Amino acid sequence: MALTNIGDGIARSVETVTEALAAPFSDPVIRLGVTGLSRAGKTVFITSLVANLLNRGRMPQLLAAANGSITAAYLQPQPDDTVPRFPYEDHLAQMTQDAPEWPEGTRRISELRLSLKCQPAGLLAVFTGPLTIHIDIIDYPGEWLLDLALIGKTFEQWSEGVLSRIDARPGAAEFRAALNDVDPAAPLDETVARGLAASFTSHLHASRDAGYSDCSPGRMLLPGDLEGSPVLTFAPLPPVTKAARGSLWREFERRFDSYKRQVVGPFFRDHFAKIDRQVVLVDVLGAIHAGPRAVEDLRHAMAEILSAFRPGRNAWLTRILGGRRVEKILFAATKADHLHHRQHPQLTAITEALLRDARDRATFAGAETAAMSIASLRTTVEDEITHDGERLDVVRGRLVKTGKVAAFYAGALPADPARILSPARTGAERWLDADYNVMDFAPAAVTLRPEDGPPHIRLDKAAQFLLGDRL
Ligand SMILES: Nc1nc2c(ncn2[C@@H]2O[C@H](COP(=O)(O)OP(=O)(O)OP(=O)(O)O)[C@@H](O)[C@H]2O)c(=O)[nH]1
Ligand SMILES: [Mg+2]
Repeated sequence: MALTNIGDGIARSVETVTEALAAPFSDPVIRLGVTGLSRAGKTVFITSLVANLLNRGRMPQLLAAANGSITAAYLQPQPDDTVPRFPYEDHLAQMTQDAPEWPEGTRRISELRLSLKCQPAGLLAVFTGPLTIHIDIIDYPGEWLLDLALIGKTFEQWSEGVLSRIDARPGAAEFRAALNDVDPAAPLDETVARGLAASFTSHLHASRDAGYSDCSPGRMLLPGDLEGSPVLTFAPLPPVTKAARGSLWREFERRFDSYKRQVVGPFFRDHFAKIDRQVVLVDVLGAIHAGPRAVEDLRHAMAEILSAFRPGRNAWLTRILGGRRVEKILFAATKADHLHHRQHPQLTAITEALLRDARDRATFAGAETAAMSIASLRTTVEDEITHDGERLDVVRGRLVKTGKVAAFYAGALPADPARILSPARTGAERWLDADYNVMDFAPAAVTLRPEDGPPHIRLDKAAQFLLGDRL
């Protein structure tokens, strides 16, 4: 026994030494996590970031691009053979063709590896010579992200949380009615189970369409291969004093656990647990437009999601995360091209305040964080107009619906984020003294010079924060 232990120890230390020796010779990899709910702007962000790293004419704030230290950039075969490749070329073509369009909502996972060849400047260059750095990025349906919030919950806790907040939401009355017709302690009847799951799923769809963020389990909205499987045939149930084996309650509890173990667990383990750098994209303007409830719902959802990255929360998570921590996190309000740049500081301040809870709860100890307002694909130009004798900072863009160019004013965002967050927290139904709008602008038709990526706002600054220190 003692001998085996010694043997083990030797084998392990030899392994460690070889690893340490091999490490400097293998190319460094940065795993960039792009975190964001459905429609937050992940696919557009990834496409534009990659395009602007391949052709760096519009990236002056990315130091390594501006000073010429990135000498080449190219796409490489990705490390995971079983994950589909991110259709970068298709998305870019769609957004930059003669009649540009936005990409469709993402329905499955995909992955891309971008490699940058760098010639470090100054003294360092003497020692290192040219360096190749791989950046791995995955894209996935935002609907699935909310599932990360389920990891730390039991069926009972999840049910209680869901049932306590759904009543004001669309489709909830029908689900409640269906729930009233069943006895959760009664033996499982598969037809009843399917009826409840179907009613809960339509409620999730209706809520999502009404602008609510907090709609999980995500695969009920976008099931992929799992459509109709038992792992998706459950719904939240009120607590019961005694649920016998084989009862509806016990079976739903089992399916919920199975969903966590077989769907959420692997998704987190394969795509999130290994992230080095993270960008959290949030459509703050969209939520403000939808009203105080949507803002509060977004705040709550982001806090729940990001707490999945808190090691020590439960044994399973700790095991998967190991000692690993995200090094840098950027919180970015997307679609900032809806606002004149004079309003960007307000949008950034609201974003920071909105995500403060998420950041604190997740205790990203040691991680460097920043917040900014960005547009991955700028669709507007700035302008000034006079309206009722007042000067207004507006943006001009082509509307998706009519194809016409229009001047647009989103509303005056307050300098104090509390003016947005307080009414949201106290459950106000609408903003008292203001009105906020958003518009669907189509991507602008642009002729790209060969050295330029698509137009953006602060994508170079975002890239500098996320990757700059490693290039
Ligand atoms: N004006 C403007 N609109 C944007 C920008 N980025 C995204 N959008 C809008 O937001 C929508 C959603 O963007 P996507 O990148 O598809 O969002 P996603 O996070 O990938 O969404 P899922 O695939 O559903 O998870 C787009 O169709 C655009 O209408 C931007 O930089 N500017
Ligand atoms: Mg997408």
